[in-house]
Amino acid sequence: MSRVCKMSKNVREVFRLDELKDDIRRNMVALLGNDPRSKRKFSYYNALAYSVRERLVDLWMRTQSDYYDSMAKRVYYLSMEFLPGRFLMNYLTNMGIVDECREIVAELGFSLEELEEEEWDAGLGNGGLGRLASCYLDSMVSQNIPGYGYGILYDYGIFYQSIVNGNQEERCDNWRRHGCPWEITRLDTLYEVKFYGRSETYYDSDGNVRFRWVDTENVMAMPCDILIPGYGCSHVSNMRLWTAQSSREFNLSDFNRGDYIGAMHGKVMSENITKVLYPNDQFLQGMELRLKQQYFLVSATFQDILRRYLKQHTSLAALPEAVAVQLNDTHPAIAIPELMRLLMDVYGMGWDVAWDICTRTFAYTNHTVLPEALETWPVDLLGRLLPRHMQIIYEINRRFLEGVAATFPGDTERLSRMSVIQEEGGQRVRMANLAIVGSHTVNGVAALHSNILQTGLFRDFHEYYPRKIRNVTNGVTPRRWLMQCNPALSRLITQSIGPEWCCNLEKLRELVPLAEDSAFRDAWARAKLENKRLLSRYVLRKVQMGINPNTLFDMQFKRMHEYKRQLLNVMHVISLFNRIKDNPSADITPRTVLFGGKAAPGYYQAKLIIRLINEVARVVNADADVAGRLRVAFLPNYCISQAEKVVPAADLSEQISTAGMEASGTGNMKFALNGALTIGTLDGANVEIMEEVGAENIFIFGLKAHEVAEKRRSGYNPREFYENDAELRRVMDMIGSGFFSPDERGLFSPVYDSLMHHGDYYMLMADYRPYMEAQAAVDALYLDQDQWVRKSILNAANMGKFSSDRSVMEYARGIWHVEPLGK
Ligand code: GLS
Repeated sequence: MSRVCKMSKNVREVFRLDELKDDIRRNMVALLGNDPRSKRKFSYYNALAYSVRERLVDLWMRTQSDYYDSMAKRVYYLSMEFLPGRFLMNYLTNMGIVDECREIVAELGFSLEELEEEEWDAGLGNGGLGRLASCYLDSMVSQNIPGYGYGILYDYGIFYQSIVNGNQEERCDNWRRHGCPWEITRLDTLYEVKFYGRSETYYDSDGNVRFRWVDTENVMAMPCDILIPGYGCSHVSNMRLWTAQSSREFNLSDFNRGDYIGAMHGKVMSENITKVLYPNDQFLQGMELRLKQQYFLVSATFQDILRRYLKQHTSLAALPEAVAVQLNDTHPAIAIPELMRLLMDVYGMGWDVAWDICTRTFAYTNHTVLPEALETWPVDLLGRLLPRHMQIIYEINRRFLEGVAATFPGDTERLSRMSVIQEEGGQRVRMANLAIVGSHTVNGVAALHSNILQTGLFRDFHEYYPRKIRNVTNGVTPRRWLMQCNPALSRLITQSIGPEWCCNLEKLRELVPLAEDSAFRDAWARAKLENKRLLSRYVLRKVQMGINPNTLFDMQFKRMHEYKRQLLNVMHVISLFNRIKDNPSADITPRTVLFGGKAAPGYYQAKLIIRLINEVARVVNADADVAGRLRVAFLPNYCISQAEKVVPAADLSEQISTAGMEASGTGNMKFALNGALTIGTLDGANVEIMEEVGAENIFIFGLKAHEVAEKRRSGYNPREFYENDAELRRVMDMIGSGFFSPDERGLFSPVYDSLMHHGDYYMLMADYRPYMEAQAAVDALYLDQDQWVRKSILNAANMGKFSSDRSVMEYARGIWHVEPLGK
């Protein structure tokens, strides 16, 4: 904290705030070629962004030379996805100059908030996995841990979702169309990335057999850096995102034959590699282009890592002492054979030495147990695209299985389960198995999830390597997810307990006694209400619908997925609707139920559920009996900047996945940190949230993970619940019979059938009644505002554990073996 205070004292000096206004004007002219008298918000946003960025470059260079001089061990976080959202307010927050900047911008005739709205989100990820990567970069640099993110600069990020006639429609997210002032493009740095070709053997001068990868097709990788300022800015790091460039301007032989278009074809094709983010969350789309993207990231990144390492070392033997590489899921796991290839084929090492270096360098985080998300690549495809890697993978597997066979003699079934090569249904490479074998540590992302890895998905591996698989519970950065997104609550917290909480979230516990103070409760309730008012205005702008900030704001915002059970929430809404219709004068707690989330474009059932939400909303919102008591809306295009508006305004956070299926969740943490109460199953990090906030301050319901597993084994009959529960039966019949789709009666039959005829895999029918009961408890508590606000305070107060600062320190100490610099 001392560093933060020091920074704010000298802030005018360090950031030359007295010159900021002139710099904005100068950048309007010099960089943007605009008349500074123009009142275009977009131009001013850009001019401000450049002026802010240039103040950090110097600190960034100083940080880099600090790292260099101290020969600090560096952490490389390899991820196919980052979800930073907008940068402007994040930079200003971490620089500690929001208020100063607001004044300066006002002098120029703007509000800071309106300029903020000019920025397009950097949507380079699908959801939780990408956002986690961005939180970890913030926490690494804020705690002086020398870390870098490595990823891909997609031209098109996660699609823009609009809702047309109740259906999701996707539009491409051309987010860099008007430029992006945060990018620092390194035009002069290019690495060659190889594809295809063949592996050739030859003898070196000592007569040893060696391999080289020849006849390849090459693409160039160009880096683009985006600065990541730590809180208080004592350090500034960066993420390095790669773009694909053609290796040559023209294929000259085609050009000479007069085939201009043909000559351009290769160029255009190779640049396609970084064109678009695959829009699936937890679903493998086994396309060649995706594997190309993965290898492109890995190959360019390792050339960069080794170049930096070799500036200070003469031998690669000490690589694991100087470099830790974290694989964010299996997406970059091809890095394992790539490092082996570099060490053996390029740097001449033997297998054993190379393997030792490799396995001491990598660690792998698993983020899901869903079978459809586990990556496997056909041996044919991988062998064609990366022939040398395929050879290396076979050899890794051969040696690995030899070891397993020695430990478990005669257990051939175990061998086939653990093999990196899946044999049944055509040979495929199992990337998770490869990642486990090639890493020193594997971690799950919440206690329950890690336990499921040890006893379920990776059980064989846990028996073989009993110390390899462990847990690091996820976290979120309190800078963006409280300080920045919720100024009203942050101000109140800081006034009450001082400013240290944002770098030491455990400090929030000092709010616990204040929950008993009625003046503090009133202030807390006012801050929440202010946020709800702001969100109401946003909802009005976005979907032209008025919502009442005095109703209970019930929120479910996350990717659309059957296991997350947005449908269960809809079933509750329909039940409430029926209760009101049956008894229009009933005394019920007024609710506004809000949904948001994208469905993968090819995920039919998830898209149908979006349609159902919108049709239910149409019926409910138009009904005069229901008016003022129940309102439903789906907010299109959920993204980070929308989350920053939604999260601070929530009363109730819906975390209702089938137990055992959500690895952790991080939305659950963001909502509770902002004072929402959770209704949820004992799944993912909800379990730990309950432990922290106390079972009496959270609404837990439903089957537990072991009960779900047990029911699946012993036979589960969803119809039984239908037959024994009249309210549930009515809800299902309304969905199935077309009550919400009068013009197309069969529209929602697939939703009905999935529960009634196809086994209800996610067990909504079993959890319906317990969920209804938990919701009734929510209604009752909300009527007692004093108790509700008390619990809201206690939720936020007990969220200290879920700071990504804590997660990152666990990785640093337990996995990466790095210490914060300067400590
Ligand atoms: C995810 C999980 O589904 C989330 O539960 C988890 O919080 C997140 C970060 O660990 O990772 N896995 C994934 O593929 N997408 C996710 O959001």
